Amino acid sequence: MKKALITGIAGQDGSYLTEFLLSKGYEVHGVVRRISIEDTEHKLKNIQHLLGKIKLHVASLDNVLSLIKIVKDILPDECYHLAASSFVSYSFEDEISILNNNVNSTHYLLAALKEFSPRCRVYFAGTSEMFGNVIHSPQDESTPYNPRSIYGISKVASYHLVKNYREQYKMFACSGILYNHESPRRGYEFVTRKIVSSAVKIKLGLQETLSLGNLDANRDWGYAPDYVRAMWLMLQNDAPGDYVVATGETHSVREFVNAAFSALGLDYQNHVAVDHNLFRPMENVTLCGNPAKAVAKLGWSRTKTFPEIVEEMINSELSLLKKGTA
Ligand code: G4F
Repeated sequence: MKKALITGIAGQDGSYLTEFLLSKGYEVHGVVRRISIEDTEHKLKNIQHLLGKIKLHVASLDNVLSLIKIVKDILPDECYHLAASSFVSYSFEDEISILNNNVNSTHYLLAALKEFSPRCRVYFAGTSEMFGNVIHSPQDESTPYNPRSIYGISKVASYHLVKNYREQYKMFACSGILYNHESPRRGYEFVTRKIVSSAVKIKLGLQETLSLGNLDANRDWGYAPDYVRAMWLMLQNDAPGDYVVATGETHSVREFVNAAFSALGLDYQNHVAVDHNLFRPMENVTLCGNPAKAVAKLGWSRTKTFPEIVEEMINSELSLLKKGTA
């Protein structure tokens, strides 16, 4: 039985990846913070239904000794490093700790694996934010990085650590350069969940208006379960590498808002207000990924279209709110 270690196991991607790996017969281990174990109802809500099937290890990713202990105990065959401070807006507010935490955790994990489980295959969660202020679109694996947020900078630095461990120490280490990927498990701070949650509350008479930033910002939005499958495929390949995972099409925030409100029989123009305080600095470029390498080398493809993702998120939010669990 293969053993997988996941950091960020309780997040959107970690939870879908855990379900996917369990379905493949893996023994799944996850790293969580002490506070998560003490408040499983809230902090581990995405993996509540999996708690009897996985093993959780309490550690802080900024403590290399605790990571070494976990790696030595498990000796994983595969490690998926998903944990990071991942909300771009926060990274403008808390530069120093976000940069330190995101880079150091990647470095500590790579160093621990190199010493104690060197044949472990490693996946690192990179992001389209690494491309930042791009000069052409779509982007692919050869597009230069030009990050414009501390979050993006932390991911570029971590990407180079991964590449260095692959080339210098011959570790099987891959970076997935993932574009936005959504699902009913997306955190409420991200725009898609914020829109869906508010639209449903407005429909049910629980909220009056929704304040958003730039409605004309464009994103390449995919479906999270498709993206965790790409992570796994990277580690099953003959050789390690880096892959863009994206849909190749973009939609504006306005299109997402319109689709979500329309699905509920509402006109968004009657409910949405633009708040210029929610605009991001330096966000004038279209991030759109070309997944041709992942399609050709991994046989990856997506299963859901943009309207299908919006529909699934709306239906899920409606049933959560009606059950009183949102
Ligand atoms: O949903 P978002 O906050 O996601 P963002 O910043 O694109 O980042 C996500 O995707 C990245 C690429 O995969 C990841 F690296 C990152 O960790 C995260 O998963 O914002 C999407 C767009 C932005 O253009 C933002 O300016 O929505 C725009 N937006 C407009 N109004 C808003 C709002 N975003 C948020 N969060 N809240 C708003 O009110």
